[in-house]
Amino acid sequence: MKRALISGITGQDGAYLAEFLLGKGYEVHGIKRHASSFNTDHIDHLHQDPRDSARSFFLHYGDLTDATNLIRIVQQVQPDEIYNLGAQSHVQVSFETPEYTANTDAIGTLRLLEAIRILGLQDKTRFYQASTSELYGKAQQTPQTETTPFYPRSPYGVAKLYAYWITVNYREAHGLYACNGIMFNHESPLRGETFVTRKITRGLARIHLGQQDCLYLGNLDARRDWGHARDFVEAQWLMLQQNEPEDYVIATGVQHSVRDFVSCAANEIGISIDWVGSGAEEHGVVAAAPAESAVRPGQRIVSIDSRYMRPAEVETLLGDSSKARRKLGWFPRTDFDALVREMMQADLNIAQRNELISNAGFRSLNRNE
Ligand code: NDP
Ligand code: GDR
Repeated sequence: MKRALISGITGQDGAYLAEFLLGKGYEVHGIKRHASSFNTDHIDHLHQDPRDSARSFFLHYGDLTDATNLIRIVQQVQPDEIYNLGAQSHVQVSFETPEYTANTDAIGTLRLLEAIRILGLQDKTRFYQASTSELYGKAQQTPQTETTPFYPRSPYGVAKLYAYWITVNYREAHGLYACNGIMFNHESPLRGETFVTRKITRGLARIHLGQQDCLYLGNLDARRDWGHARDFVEAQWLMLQQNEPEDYVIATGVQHSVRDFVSCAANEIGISIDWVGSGAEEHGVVAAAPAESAVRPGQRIVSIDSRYMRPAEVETLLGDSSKARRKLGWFPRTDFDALVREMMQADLNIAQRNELISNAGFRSLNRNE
């Protein structure tokens, strides 16, 4: 039985990857941070009784900012594969917390690589680094491939640039089997609520049911190559199953704007939107809505809020994953429309459940209420 260690197991990718690896018969170990409240919602369904001697899913308290604890966990687990998914992963937040972002995302990666080296596990443990299309930032070429020059535009992107190169360096200098997956945006119903796709599907579901009036967004013109997290974690695993360690771009090769995402998600619940005005005055107005919806034609349901504009923006990203398709046999199974549909339906279910709860006289489960 192979043993995997996942940092960031409580996040979106961590949850999908843990489920995927358990399905492949792995023993899965995850590093979770201590929090004052429960923070394991995404992986609670994988929990196994700690008294069960045959269990295959384990959680360890840890933090990428604490080297001693990482060494101890790696020593105890003796993993065949480490997936370093843990990160302060929010680009806008990284402008507010640049030092913490560097400590976790850049030096945290070094700490894990050093743990492998200090423990003499170079020949046993394979390493996956969650690299990102944010490395391309102000993209120097379109579409972006493994050879496109990097030009990060945020403290997050710069921290991930260090992590990318230190992974390459440990491969070249110490012979580690270490790979970077240069992943373009991937989403799902488990996406954090403050990333734009989830903010849109959650917001529209709540507006549809009369729980919220308007969705406030930043740059509607930003263009991204959006895929499904379930498809992307498979590529993470495939990278560690090859004869030679290499870096791969993982992307769908199809690009949409934030505005397109809003229109498509609204269509899923029968609402069509007219875009009116331009620049900071642009807004989305309901053109048509089904009778059961709380919104009415003419109602403004999307507005711009400058608080969501970034000090330096990444305007457009589009990936070319030909290498992964050729060498790993990987391809995305979920297209844009199916992704939006799945996310919209999931958030509609949550909003409907909250409506039932509040209609029954209880406080709804929405965290920001
Ligand atoms: P999430 O933000 O959903 O998850 C991040 C995880 O990292 C969470 O489990 C979080 O824990 C954990 N974490 C944060 N800080 C620390 C720390 N100091 N020590 C240990 N763990 C920490 O991200 P995703 O699942 O979306 O992404 C996974 C990885 O892939 C990240 O590294 C991200 O930067 C990268 N990436 C993501 C892409 C995407 O589109 N999703 C694209 C390209 C790269 P907690 O739950 O306690 O907050
Ligand atoms: P990104 O994702 O920055 O690409 O990083 P995010 O969903 O945060 O933003 C995508 C684009 O949408 C624009 N935008 C908004 N973004 C947010 N969060 N909130 C808004 O209200 C809003 N309005 C417009 C942004 O300006 C941006 O252009 C994600 C993360 O998962 C990273 O960890 C990962 O490395 C990259 O994807 C690839």
